[in-house]
Amino acid sequence: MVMTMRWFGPGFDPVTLEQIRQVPGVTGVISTLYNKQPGEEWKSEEITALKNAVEKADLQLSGIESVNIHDAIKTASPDRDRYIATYITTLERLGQAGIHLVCYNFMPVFDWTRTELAKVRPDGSTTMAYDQSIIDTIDPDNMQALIERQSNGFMLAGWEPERLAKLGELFALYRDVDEKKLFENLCYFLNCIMPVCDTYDINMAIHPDDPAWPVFGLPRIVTGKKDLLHLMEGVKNPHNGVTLCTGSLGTNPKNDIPDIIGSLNGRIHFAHIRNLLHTAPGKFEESAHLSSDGSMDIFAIVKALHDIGFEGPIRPDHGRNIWGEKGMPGYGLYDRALGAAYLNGLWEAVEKNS
Ligand code: DNO
Repeated sequence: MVMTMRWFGPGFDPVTLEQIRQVPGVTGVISTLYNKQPGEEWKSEEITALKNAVEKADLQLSGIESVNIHDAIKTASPDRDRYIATYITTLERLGQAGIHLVCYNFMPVFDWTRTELAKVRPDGSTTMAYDQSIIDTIDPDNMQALIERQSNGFMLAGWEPERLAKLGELFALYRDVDEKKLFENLCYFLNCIMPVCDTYDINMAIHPDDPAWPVFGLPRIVTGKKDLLHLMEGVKNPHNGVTLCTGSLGTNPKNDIPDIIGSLNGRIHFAHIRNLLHTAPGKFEESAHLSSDGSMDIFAIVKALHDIGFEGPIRPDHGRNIWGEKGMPGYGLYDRALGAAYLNGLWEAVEKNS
């Protein structure tokens, strides 16, 4: 495996590449052109500039998270082929720049959803949390404001204000899209892009739905083992793969993550590891990565990845804000650095024991 951290790029991320470089064992970053709207074409110069900046800091650009998918593709609206053509152009340019991993999601309207971005934990750290009973009382129109109010002034991934300003129109687009249609639209998109992925050896790694159940009545199709295997079968090309995100799959305690890892052998292209503490059904908060701080067995997860011979990038996922850091929710430096060190330690132990 290759240990990486997510970096949002200059002007967006207060964490510097120099800081990331000093985290033991971290050799790569996962980044993006953070100002790009879904559907926008990425220019070769912009991709090269990003890559050069990362390499200048003696790190590798290990993948892109995300090249976001336009709602026209997700809903199969009449202009979807135009947006797919643009996506293919972007993939070509990424391939030409030597990038072989693209993480994306196929969640309707909202990307990840939380109800609190700075919940104070007993130790004084702050973290992101979710409570379904709160979501049940919220009008989706108020969701963007709720997130923005708590965002520490940062633009948060997937919560682009320009896109969500037209929420009514977005919901209307999905009115006739049920799970079956959404799945068909995903397979259609993947079948269109597989040739360019074959040419440039680009692994597409779908991010699971977060949380792993329908929110605001919108369909969800990447929630657990059955869905993932269905999608791997739906488009058999090995470039159609998965981002194994423990924090998203783990929102449903019934998801047995080591078992999912075993069943996806060869199709996991990227891993996000984070821990959650479940406090009631449909209610959880993001804990420190350490197994004993949350509800998940992070050792068993790392061991399962090791056992399938996983060689792709791993990144510590959402961390708390600790030691007074006023970081981007989920993406402060310190707790993610502790996470990386812990994951590296687990990997070393598993490796030496095997
Ligand atoms: C949030 C992230 C997501 C993820 C996208 C992938 O912190 O896990 O925004 O990057 O869903 O496209």
